[in-house]
Amino acid sequence: NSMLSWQRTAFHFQPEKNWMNDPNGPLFYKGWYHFFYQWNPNGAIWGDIVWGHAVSKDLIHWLHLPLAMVADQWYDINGVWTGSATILPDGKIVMLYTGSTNESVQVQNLAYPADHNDPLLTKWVKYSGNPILVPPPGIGYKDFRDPTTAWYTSQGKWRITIGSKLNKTGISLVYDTKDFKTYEQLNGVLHAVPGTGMWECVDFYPVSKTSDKGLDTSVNGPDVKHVVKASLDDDRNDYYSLGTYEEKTGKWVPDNQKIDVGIGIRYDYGIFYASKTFYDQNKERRVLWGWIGESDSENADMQKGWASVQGIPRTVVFDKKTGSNLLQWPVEEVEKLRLSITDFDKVEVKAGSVLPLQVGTATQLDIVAEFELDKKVLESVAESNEVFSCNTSAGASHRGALGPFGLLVLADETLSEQTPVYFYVAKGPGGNFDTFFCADQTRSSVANDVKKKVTGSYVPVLKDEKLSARILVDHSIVESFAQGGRTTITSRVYPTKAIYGAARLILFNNATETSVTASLKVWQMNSAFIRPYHPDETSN
Ligand code: DQQ
Repeated sequence: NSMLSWQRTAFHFQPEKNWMNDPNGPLFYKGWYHFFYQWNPNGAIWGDIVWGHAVSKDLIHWLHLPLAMVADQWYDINGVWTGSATILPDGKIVMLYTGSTNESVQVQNLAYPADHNDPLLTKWVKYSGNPILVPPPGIGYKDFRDPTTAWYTSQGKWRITIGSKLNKTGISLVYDTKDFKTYEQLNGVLHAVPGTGMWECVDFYPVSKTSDKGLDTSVNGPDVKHVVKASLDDDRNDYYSLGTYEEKTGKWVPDNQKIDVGIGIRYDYGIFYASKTFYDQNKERRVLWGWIGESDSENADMQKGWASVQGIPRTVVFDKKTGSNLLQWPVEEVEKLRLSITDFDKVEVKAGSVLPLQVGTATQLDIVAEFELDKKVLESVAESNEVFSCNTSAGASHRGALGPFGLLVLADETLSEQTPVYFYVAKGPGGNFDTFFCADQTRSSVANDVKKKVTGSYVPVLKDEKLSARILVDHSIVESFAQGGRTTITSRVYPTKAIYGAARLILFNNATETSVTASLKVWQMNSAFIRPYHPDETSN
Protein backbone atom coordinates (compact mmCIF):
# COMPACT_ATOMS: atom_id res chain seq x y z
CA ASN A 1 0.00 0.00 0.00
CA SER A 2 1.80 3.09 -1.25
CA MET A 3 -0.26 5.31 1.07
CA LEU A 4 1.76 3.94 3.95
CA SER A 5 5.12 3.48 2.26
CA TRP A 6 6.55 6.61 3.87
CA GLN A 7 6.52 4.72 7.17
CA ARG A 8 9.36 2.57 5.94
CA THR A 9 12.62 3.62 7.45
CA ALA A 10 15.62 4.90 5.52
CA PHE A 11 18.55 3.80 7.64
CA HIS A 12 17.18 1.18 10.00
CA PHE A 13 17.44 -2.49 9.15
CA GLN A 14 14.29 -3.91 7.59
CA PRO A 15 13.49 -6.82 5.31
CA GLU A 16 11.70 -5.96 2.06
CA LYS A 17 8.42 -7.24 3.37
CA ASN A 18 6.59 -9.23 6.06
CA TRP A 19 7.00 -9.68 9.77
CA MET A 20 10.36 -9.55 11.56
CA ASN A 21 11.16 -10.02 15.24
CA ASP A 22 14.19 -10.95 17.35
CA PRO A 23 17.79 -10.39 16.29
CA ASN A 24 19.59 -13.74 16.09
CA GLY A 25 23.24 -14.83 16.14
CA PRO A 26 24.93 -11.53 15.29
CA LEU A 27 28.66 -11.91 14.64
CA PHE A 28 31.64 -10.57 12.72
CA TYR A 29 33.36 -13.04 10.39
CA LYS A 30 36.02 -12.61 7.71
CA GLY A 31 35.33 -8.93 7.20
CA TRP A 32 31.53 -9.11 7.35
CA TYR A 33 28.96 -8.38 9.99
CA HIS A 34 26.29 -11.04 9.90
CA PHE A 35 22.79 -10.46 11.08
CA PHE A 36 20.09 -13.09 11.36
CA TYR A 37 16.54 -12.41 12.41
CA GLN A 38 13.20 -14.02 13.10
CA TRP A 39 11.08 -13.68 9.97
CA ASN A 40 7.71 -14.78 8.68
CA PRO A 41 7.91 -15.67 4.96
CA ASN A 42 4.13 -15.68 4.72
CA GLY A 43 2.84 -12.44 6.13
CA ALA A 44 3.12 -9.30 8.23
CA ILE A 45 2.16 -10.90 11.56
CA TRP A 46 4.15 -13.34 13.72
CA GLY A 47 4.15 -16.99 12.60
CA ASP A 48 5.93 -19.66 10.49
CA ILE A 49 9.23 -18.35 11.78
CA VAL A 50 12.48 -18.90 9.87
CA TRP A 51 15.90 -17.23 9.99
CA GLY A 52 16.48 -14.29 7.66
CA HIS A 53 20.09 -13.33 6.97
CA ALA A 54 21.91 -10.20 5.86
CA VAL A 55 25.53 -9.05 5.77
CA SER A 56 27.20 -5.68 6.12
CA LYS A 57 30.65 -4.12 6.18
CA ASP A 58 29.64 -1.43 8.65
CA LEU A 59 26.40 -2.39 10.47
CA ILE A 60 24.53 0.29 8.45
CA HIS A 61 24.48 -0.75 4.77
CA TRP A 62 23.14 -4.25 4.25
CA LEU A 63 22.86 -6.91 1.62
CA HIS A 64 20.08 -9.41 2.14
CA LEU A 65 21.06 -13.05 1.63
CA PRO A 66 18.98 -16.21 1.22
CA LEU A 67 17.26 -17.52 4.34
CA ALA A 68 19.82 -19.11 6.64
CA MET A 69 17.53 -21.73 8.15
CA VAL A 70 13.97 -22.79 7.43
CA ALA A 71 11.53 -25.00 9.35
CA ASP A 72 12.27 -28.35 7.69
CA GLN A 73 12.95 -30.81 10.55
CA TRP A 74 10.62 -32.40 13.08
CA TYR A 75 12.51 -30.56 15.82
CA ASP A 76 11.93 -27.07 14.33
CA ILE A 77 8.94 -27.58 12.04
CA ASN A 78 6.85 -25.19 14.17
CA GLY A 79 9.51 -22.50 14.10
CA VAL A 80 13.21 -21.84 13.87
CA TRP A 81 13.34 -19.65 16.92
CA THR A 82 15.89 -17.45 18.56
CA GLY A 83 19.53 -18.37 19.01
CA SER A 84 23.08 -17.15 19.37
CA ALA A 85 26.46 -17.62 17.76
CA THR A 86 29.72 -18.63 19.39
CA ILE A 87 33.06 -18.18 17.64
CA LEU A 88 35.49 -20.90 18.73
CA PRO A 89 39.21 -20.24 19.23
CA ASP A 90 39.98 -21.84 15.85
CA GLY A 91 37.65 -19.36 14.16
CA LYS A 92 34.84 -21.86 13.55
CA ILE A 93 31.27 -20.83 14.29
CA VAL A 94 28.61 -22.75 16.14
CA MET A 95 25.00 -21.62 16.22
CA LEU A 96 22.58 -22.73 18.92
CA TYR A 97 18.90 -22.03 18.45
CA THR A 98 15.50 -23.07 19.74
CA GLY A 99 13.25 -25.24 17.64
CA SER A 100 9.55 -25.61 18.22
CA THR A 101 8.99 -29.30 17.45
CA ASN A 102 6.14 -31.07 15.66
CA GLU A 103 4.53 -31.25 19.12
CA SER A 104 5.38 -27.63 19.97
CA VAL A 105 8.04 -28.65 22.48
CA GLN A 106 10.87 -26.14 22.84
CA VAL A 107 14.21 -27.85 22.22
CA GLN A 108 17.72 -26.56 21.53
CA ASN A 109 19.49 -27.32 18.29
CA LEU A 110 22.98 -27.02 16.87
CA ALA A 111 23.82 -25.66 13.42
CA TYR A 112 27.04 -24.63 11.71
CA PRO A 113 28.18 -23.08 8.43
CA ALA A 114 28.43 -25.56 5.55
CA ASP A 115 31.60 -23.84 4.38
CA HIS A 116 33.80 -21.86 6.73
CA ASN A 117 35.70 -20.50 3.71
CA ASP A 118 32.59 -18.65 2.56
CA PRO A 119 32.76 -15.22 4.21
CA LEU A 120 29.05 -14.75 3.53
CA LEU A 121 28.19 -17.95 5.46
CA THR A 122 25.38 -18.53 3.02
CA LYS A 123 24.62 -22.19 3.78
CA TRP A 124 23.87 -23.63 7.19
CA VAL A 125 23.86 -27.27 8.23
CA LYS A 126 21.75 -28.59 11.06
CA TYR A 127 23.51 -31.17 13.20
CA SER A 128 22.30 -34.71 12.56
CA GLY A 129 22.03 -35.42 16.31
CA ASN A 130 19.53 -32.58 16.96
CA PRO A 131 17.94 -31.75 19.31
CA ILE A 132 20.89 -31.40 21.63
CA LEU A 133 18.76 -30.35 24.61
CA VAL A 134 15.14 -30.97 25.61
CA PRO A 135 13.29 -29.38 28.55
CA PRO A 136 14.71 -30.87 31.78
CA PRO A 137 12.42 -32.43 34.44
CA GLY A 138 10.31 -29.81 36.17
CA ILE A 139 10.47 -27.31 33.30
CA GLY A 140 7.41 -26.69 31.14
CA TYR A 141 7.82 -27.90 27.59
CA LYS A 142 7.01 -24.43 26.30
CA ASP A 143 9.27 -22.65 28.81
CA PHE A 144 12.70 -23.46 27.50
CA ARG A 145 14.16 -21.21 24.85
CA ASP A 146 16.75 -18.83 23.42
CA PRO A 147 20.25 -20.21 24.19
CA THR A 148 23.00 -17.60 24.68
CA THR A 149 26.43 -17.28 23.17
CA ALA A 150 28.72 -19.72 25.01
CA TRP A 151 31.60 -18.62 27.23
CA TYR A 152 34.65 -20.58 28.26
CA THR A 153 35.21 -21.80 31.81
CA SER A 154 38.52 -22.46 33.56
CA GLN A 155 37.57 -26.14 33.59
CA GLY A 156 37.98 -26.13 29.83
CA LYS A 157 34.30 -26.33 29.03
CA TRP A 158 31.82 -24.06 27.26
CA ARG A 159 28.91 -22.74 29.25
CA ILE A 160 25.52 -21.44 28.08
CA THR A 161 22.40 -20.23 29.79
CA ILE A 162 18.77 -20.67 28.70
CA GLY A 163 15.77 -18.71 29.98
CA SER A 164 12.77 -20.35 31.62
CA LYS A 165 10.40 -19.98 34.54
CA LEU A 166 9.21 -21.90 37.57
CA ASN A 167 5.69 -20.82 38.44
CA LYS A 168 6.05 -17.04 38.31
CA THR A 169 9.78 -16.94 38.96
CA GLY A 170 11.94 -16.09 35.97
CA ILE A 171 15.06 -18.23 35.87
CA SER A 172 18.01 -19.02 33.66
CA LEU A 173 19.28 -22.61 33.44
CA VAL A 174 22.99 -23.29 32.97
CA TYR A 175 24.69 -26.02 30.94
CA ASP A 176 28.31 -27.01 30.32
CA THR A 177 29.53 -28.70 27.17
CA LYS A 178 32.81 -29.67 25.57
CA ASP A 179 31.61 -30.19 22.01
CA PHE A 180 28.22 -28.44 21.78
CA LYS A 181 26.65 -31.87 21.21
CA THR A 182 26.37 -33.28 24.72
CA TYR A 183 25.59 -31.12 27.74
CA GLU A 184 25.55 -31.37 31.47
CA GLN A 185 23.11 -29.23 33.48
CA LEU A 186 24.55 -27.39 36.47
CA ASN A 187 22.84 -27.51 39.84
CA GLY A 188 20.83 -24.39 40.53
CA VAL A 189 20.40 -21.54 38.09
CA LEU A 190 22.41 -18.54 36.91
CA HIS A 191 19.81 -16.35 38.55
CA ALA A 192 16.13 -16.30 39.55
CA VAL A 193 13.79 -13.40 40.25
CA PRO A 194 10.34 -14.07 41.71
CA GLY A 195 7.37 -12.48 39.97
CA THR A 196 9.14 -11.76 36.69
CA GLY A 197 7.64 -14.65 34.71
CA MET A 198 9.17 -16.29 31.66
CA TRP A 199 12.64 -15.02 30.75
CA GLU A 200 13.07 -14.87 27.00
CA CYS A 201 16.28 -14.09 25.14
CA VAL A 202 18.54 -14.05 28.21
CA ASP A 203 21.85 -12.30 27.54
CA PHE A 204 24.93 -12.66 29.74
CA TYR A 205 28.18 -10.77 29.16
CA PRO A 206 31.12 -9.04 30.81
CA VAL A 207 31.77 -5.29 30.81
CA SER A 208 35.02 -3.62 31.85
CA LYS A 209 35.04 -1.46 34.97
CA THR A 210 38.08 0.43 33.73
CA SER A 211 38.04 0.58 29.94
CA ASP A 212 35.54 1.52 27.25
CA LYS A 213 36.60 -1.40 25.11
CA GLY A 214 34.19 -4.28 24.87
CA LEU A 215 35.07 -7.70 26.22
CA ASP A 216 34.81 -11.07 24.56
CA THR A 217 32.11 -13.11 26.25
CA SER A 218 34.57 -15.43 28.03
CA VAL A 219 36.57 -12.64 29.73
CA ASN A 220 36.42 -12.53 33.52
CA GLY A 221 38.54 -11.03 36.30
CA PRO A 222 38.68 -8.33 38.96
CA ASP A 223 38.13 -5.50 36.45
CA VAL A 224 34.95 -7.05 35.16
CA LYS A 225 31.28 -6.84 35.97
CA HIS A 226 28.70 -9.13 34.43
CA VAL A 227 25.40 -8.09 32.93
CA VAL A 228 22.33 -10.31 32.96
CA LYS A 229 19.50 -9.27 30.66
CA ALA A 230 16.10 -10.89 30.40
CA SER A 231 13.23 -10.10 28.06
CA LEU A 232 10.09 -10.43 30.16
CA ASP A 233 7.41 -12.22 28.19
CA ASP A 234 4.77 -10.81 30.55
CA ASP A 235 5.53 -7.13 30.00
CA ARG A 236 7.48 -7.21 26.74
CA ASN A 237 10.44 -5.18 27.97
CA ASP A 238 14.17 -5.84 28.28
CA TYR A 239 15.58 -5.49 31.77
CA TYR A 240 19.25 -5.68 32.70
CA SER A 241 21.21 -5.66 35.88
CA LEU A 242 24.90 -5.39 36.78
CA GLY A 243 26.47 -7.91 39.10
CA THR A 244 29.11 -10.47 39.87
CA TYR A 245 29.48 -13.85 38.28
CA GLU A 246 30.92 -16.79 40.19
CA GLU A 247 32.38 -19.22 37.74
CA LYS A 248 32.64 -22.16 40.12
CA THR A 249 28.93 -22.44 40.77
CA GLY A 250 27.69 -20.77 37.60
CA LYS A 251 25.74 -18.26 39.65
CA TRP A 252 25.42 -14.51 39.32
CA VAL A 253 24.58 -12.01 42.07
CA PRO A 254 23.23 -8.49 41.40
CA ASP A 255 25.12 -5.47 42.78
CA ASN A 256 21.87 -4.05 44.05
CA GLN A 257 18.91 -6.31 44.75
CA LYS A 258 16.52 -3.39 44.32
CA ILE A 259 17.46 -3.13 40.66
CA ASP A 260 17.61 -6.84 40.00
CA VAL A 261 16.81 -8.33 36.59
CA GLY A 262 13.20 -7.63 35.64
CA ILE A 263 12.41 -5.22 38.45
CA GLY A 264 14.92 -2.42 37.91
CA ILE A 265 16.56 -0.86 34.89
CA ARG A 266 15.50 -1.27 31.30
CA TYR A 267 17.69 -0.94 28.24
CA ASP A 268 15.04 1.28 26.74
CA TYR A 269 11.81 2.81 27.98
CA GLY A 270 10.01 2.73 24.66
CA ILE A 271 9.68 -0.22 22.31
CA PHE A 272 12.74 -2.45 22.46
CA TYR A 273 12.65 -6.19 22.97
CA ALA A 274 14.41 -9.55 22.61
CA SER A 275 17.75 -7.78 22.31
CA LYS A 276 21.09 -9.48 22.08
CA THR A 277 24.72 -8.35 22.25
CA PHE A 278 27.78 -9.71 20.51
CA TYR A 279 31.46 -9.02 20.90
CA ASP A 280 32.76 -7.29 17.77
CA GLN A 281 36.40 -8.39 17.57
CA ASN A 282 36.81 -6.10 14.55
CA LYS A 283 36.41 -2.95 16.62
CA GLU A 284 36.84 -4.35 20.13
CA ARG A 285 33.42 -3.32 21.26
CA ARG A 286 30.22 -4.94 22.47
CA VAL A 287 27.27 -4.22 20.23
CA LEU A 288 23.61 -4.46 21.20
CA TRP A 289 20.84 -5.24 18.72
CA GLY A 290 17.19 -4.79 19.68
CA TRP A 291 13.95 -5.59 17.92
CA ILE A 292 11.68 -2.53 17.56
CA GLY A 293 8.08 -3.59 17.04
CA GLU A 294 5.15 -1.52 15.87
CA SER A 295 2.70 0.51 17.92
CA ASP A 296 0.08 0.60 15.19
CA SER A 297 -2.54 -2.14 14.69
CA GLU A 298 -2.08 -5.59 13.14
CA ASN A 299 -4.54 -4.45 10.52
CA ALA A 300 -2.32 -1.55 9.56
CA ASP A 301 0.69 -3.89 9.46
CA MET A 302 -1.10 -6.24 7.09
CA GLN A 303 -2.08 -3.32 4.89
CA LYS A 304 1.43 -2.01 4.67
CA GLY A 305 2.80 -5.54 4.24
CA TRP A 306 5.51 -5.38 6.84
CA ALA A 307 6.08 -5.05 10.56
CA SER A 308 9.07 -4.16 12.74
CA VAL A 309 12.51 -2.69 12.32
CA GLN A 310 15.77 -3.27 14.14
CA GLY A 311 17.23 -0.48 16.25
CA ILE A 312 20.50 1.10 15.15
CA PRO A 313 23.07 -1.22 16.75
CA ARG A 314 24.36 0.28 20.00
CA THR A 315 27.72 0.02 21.68
CA VAL A 316 27.33 -0.83 25.35
CA VAL A 317 29.81 0.06 28.07
CA PHE A 318 29.72 0.27 31.84
CA ASP A 319 29.03 3.81 33.08
CA LYS A 320 32.15 4.47 35.16
CA LYS A 321 30.74 7.77 36.42
CA THR A 322 27.58 6.45 38.04
CA GLY A 323 28.80 2.87 38.53
CA SER A 324 25.22 1.68 38.41
CA ASN A 325 24.14 1.52 34.78
CA LEU A 326 25.28 0.90 31.22
CA LEU A 327 25.75 3.50 28.51
CA GLN A 328 24.21 2.73 25.13
CA TRP A 329 25.19 4.72 22.07
CA PRO A 330 24.49 4.32 18.34
CA VAL A 331 27.50 2.67 16.66
CA GLU A 332 29.83 5.31 15.25
CA GLU A 333 29.27 4.06 11.68
CA VAL A 334 25.83 5.68 11.62
CA GLU A 335 27.62 9.04 11.53
CA LYS A 336 28.78 8.21 7.99
CA LEU A 337 25.20 8.90 6.93
CA ARG A 338 25.37 12.49 8.14
CA LEU A 339 24.90 15.03 5.33
CA SER A 340 24.51 18.76 5.85
CA ILE A 341 24.69 20.12 9.38
CA THR A 342 22.87 23.05 10.91
CA ASP A 343 24.39 24.45 14.06
CA PHE A 344 22.51 26.33 16.75
CA ASP A 345 24.63 27.94 19.43
CA LYS A 346 23.16 28.94 22.79
CA VAL A 347 19.61 29.62 21.66
CA GLU A 348 17.42 30.94 24.45
CA VAL A 349 13.98 29.41 24.73
CA LYS A 350 11.80 31.33 27.17
CA ALA A 351 9.38 29.62 29.52
CA GLY A 352 6.23 28.67 27.63
CA SER A 353 7.53 29.12 24.08
CA VAL A 354 8.34 27.20 20.92
CA LEU A 355 11.04 27.91 18.35
CA PRO A 356 10.99 26.27 14.91
CA LEU A 357 14.46 25.26 13.72
CA GLN A 358 15.29 25.84 10.06
CA VAL A 359 16.86 22.51 9.19
CA GLY A 360 15.06 21.64 5.98
CA THR A 361 13.20 18.38 5.70
CA ALA A 362 13.04 16.75 9.08
CA THR A 363 12.22 13.08 8.47
CA GLN A 364 15.81 11.74 8.54
CA LEU A 365 17.84 13.45 11.22
CA ASP A 366 20.62 12.96 13.70
CA ILE A 367 20.27 15.51 16.50
CA VAL A 368 22.75 16.27 19.26
CA ALA A 369 21.40 18.74 21.80
CA GLU A 370 22.53 20.30 25.07
CA PHE A 371 20.37 22.23 27.47
CA GLU A 372 21.14 24.55 30.36
CA LEU A 373 18.58 25.85 32.81
CA ASP A 374 18.53 29.30 34.32
CA LYS A 375 20.80 29.02 37.37
CA LYS A 376 18.97 31.72 39.30
CA VAL A 377 15.66 29.97 38.86
CA LEU A 378 17.23 26.66 39.89
CA GLU A 379 18.35 28.25 43.15
CA SER A 380 15.23 30.20 43.92
CA VAL A 381 12.51 27.82 42.78
CA ALA A 382 10.46 26.28 45.58
CA GLU A 383 10.98 22.64 46.51
CA SER A 384 8.04 20.47 45.54
CA ASN A 385 6.81 17.05 46.65
CA GLU A 386 5.64 16.14 43.20
CA VAL A 387 6.21 12.46 42.44
CA PHE A 388 6.86 12.60 38.73
CA SER A 389 6.82 9.77 36.26
CA CYS A 390 6.80 10.10 32.46
CA ASN A 391 4.12 7.50 31.89
CA THR A 392 1.61 8.76 34.42
CA SER A 393 2.08 12.43 33.55
CA ALA A 394 0.08 14.24 30.91
CA GLY A 395 3.13 14.24 28.67
CA ALA A 396 4.66 17.43 27.31
CA SER A 397 1.59 19.43 28.30
CA HIS A 398 2.22 18.72 31.99
CA ARG A 399 3.88 21.94 33.16
CA GLY A 400 6.28 22.30 36.04
CA ALA A 401 8.63 25.07 37.11
CA LEU A 402 11.65 23.39 35.46
CA GLY A 403 10.18 21.48 32.57
CA PRO A 404 9.29 19.98 30.21
CA PHE A 405 11.64 21.27 27.52
CA GLY A 406 13.24 19.64 24.54
CA LEU A 407 12.36 18.98 20.92
CA LEU A 408 9.21 18.37 18.95
CA VAL A 409 10.21 15.92 16.24
CA LEU A 410 8.07 14.87 13.28
CA ALA A 411 5.86 17.90 13.81
CA ASP A 412 3.76 19.51 11.11
CA GLU A 413 3.42 23.26 10.53
CA THR A 414 0.30 23.61 12.69
CA LEU A 415 1.54 21.22 15.41
CA SER A 416 -1.49 19.01 14.88
CA GLU A 417 1.07 16.23 14.89
CA GLN A 418 4.22 16.26 17.02
CA THR A 419 6.33 13.90 19.09
CA PRO A 420 7.96 15.73 22.01
CA VAL A 421 11.21 14.27 23.34
CA TYR A 422 12.08 16.14 26.50
CA PHE A 423 13.55 16.56 29.94
CA TYR A 424 11.54 17.26 33.04
CA VAL A 425 13.42 18.47 36.11
CA ALA A 426 11.94 18.47 39.58
CA LYS A 427 13.37 20.09 42.69
CA GLY A 428 12.55 17.78 45.52
CA PRO A 429 12.69 18.05 49.29
CA GLY A 430 16.21 18.93 50.43
CA GLY A 431 16.83 20.84 47.20
CA ASN A 432 17.90 17.78 45.19
CA PHE A 433 17.08 17.75 41.51
CA ASP A 434 15.59 14.74 39.80
CA THR A 435 15.73 14.60 36.03
CA PHE A 436 13.44 12.60 33.79
CA PHE A 437 13.70 11.90 30.09
CA CYS A 438 10.42 11.28 28.28
CA ALA A 439 8.87 10.86 24.85
CA ASP A 440 5.23 11.75 24.33
CA GLN A 441 3.30 9.96 21.58
CA THR A 442 -0.11 11.29 22.54
CA ARG A 443 -0.15 13.80 19.65
CA SER A 444 2.20 11.92 17.33
CA SER A 445 -0.49 11.09 14.79
CA VAL A 446 -4.05 12.05 13.98
CA ALA A 447 -4.64 8.38 13.16
CA ASN A 448 -6.52 6.60 15.92
CA ASP A 449 -5.53 2.97 15.47
CA VAL A 450 -2.12 3.59 17.04
CA LYS A 451 -0.92 3.40 20.63
CA LYS A 452 -0.27 6.83 22.08
CA LYS A 453 1.68 6.53 25.28
CA VAL A 454 4.04 8.74 27.22
CA THR A 455 7.18 6.76 27.98
CA GLY A 456 10.52 7.42 29.62
CA SER A 457 12.28 7.28 32.93
CA TYR A 458 14.55 8.85 35.46
CA VAL A 459 17.99 9.73 34.15
CA PRO A 460 21.03 10.13 36.42
CA VAL A 461 22.63 13.59 36.08
CA LEU A 462 25.86 14.22 37.95
CA LYS A 463 26.98 17.51 39.41
CA ASP A 464 28.07 20.05 36.76
CA GLU A 465 26.78 17.92 33.89
CA LYS A 466 24.70 19.65 31.24
CA LEU A 467 21.57 17.92 30.09
CA SER A 468 22.21 16.27 26.76
CA ALA A 469 20.26 14.25 24.27
CA ARG A 470 20.90 12.47 20.99
CA ILE A 471 17.90 11.77 18.80
CA LEU A 472 17.77 9.72 15.61
CA VAL A 473 14.67 10.42 13.53
CA ASP A 474 13.87 8.05 10.67
CA HIS A 475 10.30 8.41 9.33
CA SER A 476 8.40 6.17 11.75
CA ILE A 477 11.05 5.62 14.41
CA VAL A 478 12.59 8.00 16.93
CA GLU A 479 15.51 6.70 19.00
CA SER A 480 16.43 8.98 21.88
CA PHE A 481 19.45 8.82 24.20
CA ALA A 482 19.93 11.00 27.28
CA GLN A 483 23.17 11.76 29.16
CA GLY A 484 25.40 9.78 26.85
CA GLY A 485 23.06 6.80 26.80
CA ARG A 486 22.15 6.32 30.47
CA THR A 487 18.47 6.37 29.61
CA THR A 488 17.09 5.60 26.17
CA ILE A 489 13.62 5.69 24.60
CA THR A 490 12.64 4.26 21.24
CA SER A 491 9.29 5.35 19.83
CA ARG A 492 7.40 4.21 16.77
CA VAL A 493 5.16 6.98 15.49
CA TYR A 494 2.84 7.24 12.51
CA PRO A 495 2.30 10.87 11.53
CA THR A 496 0.06 11.41 8.53
CA LYS A 497 0.83 15.11 7.98
CA ALA A 498 4.33 15.51 9.37
CA ILE A 499 5.85 13.45 6.59
CA TYR A 500 8.50 14.12 3.94
CA GLY A 501 8.86 17.87 3.24
CA ALA A 502 6.11 18.75 5.70
CA ALA A 503 7.97 17.47 8.74
CA ARG A 504 9.46 20.09 11.07
CA LEU A 505 11.83 20.18 14.02
CA ILE A 506 10.92 22.55 16.83
CA LEU A 507 12.51 23.52 20.12
CA PHE A 508 10.08 23.89 22.97
CA ASN A 509 10.10 24.92 26.57
CA ASN A 510 6.87 24.33 28.42
CA ALA A 511 8.27 25.11 31.86
CA THR A 512 6.49 27.79 33.85
CA GLU A 513 9.60 29.37 35.38
CA THR A 514 12.95 28.55 33.87
CA SER A 515 14.21 29.61 30.49
CA VAL A 516 16.44 27.15 28.70
CA THR A 517 19.59 27.71 26.68
CA ALA A 518 19.93 25.12 23.95
CA SER A 519 22.87 24.30 21.70
CA LEU A 520 22.24 21.85 18.89
CA LYS A 521 23.82 20.18 15.94
CA VAL A 522 21.31 18.79 13.48
CA TRP A 523 22.33 16.64 10.56
CA GLN A 524 20.23 15.55 7.63
CA MET A 525 20.75 11.82 7.31
CA ASN A 526 21.34 9.95 4.11
CA SER A 527 19.50 6.71 3.43
CA ALA A 528 21.39 3.47 3.90
CA PHE A 529 21.69 0.93 1.10
CA ILE A 530 19.71 -2.07 2.21
CA ARG A 531 19.73 -4.14 -0.91
CA PRO A 532 17.48 -7.07 -1.70
CA TYR A 533 18.99 -10.41 -2.54
CA HIS A 534 19.49 -11.11 -6.22
CA PRO A 535 20.90 -14.59 -6.84
CA ASP A 536 22.99 -13.39 -9.83
CA GLU A 537 25.03 -11.09 -7.67
CA THR A 538 26.37 -13.71 -5.31
CA SER A 539 26.78 -16.72 -7.60
CA ASN A 540 30.04 -17.10 -9.53
N1 DQQ B 1 10.72 -14.81 19.95
C1 DQQ B 1 11.16 -16.11 19.52
C2 DQQ B 1 11.38 -16.89 20.76
C3 DQQ B 1 11.62 -15.84 21.77
C4 DQQ B 1 10.66 -14.78 21.38
C5 DQQ B 1 10.12 -16.70 18.60
C6 DQQ B 1 10.99 -13.42 21.92
O1 DQQ B 1 12.48 -17.77 20.62
O2 DQQ B 1 11.44 -16.30 23.07
O3 DQQ B 1 9.92 -15.91 17.47
O4 DQQ B 1 10.45 -12.41 21.17
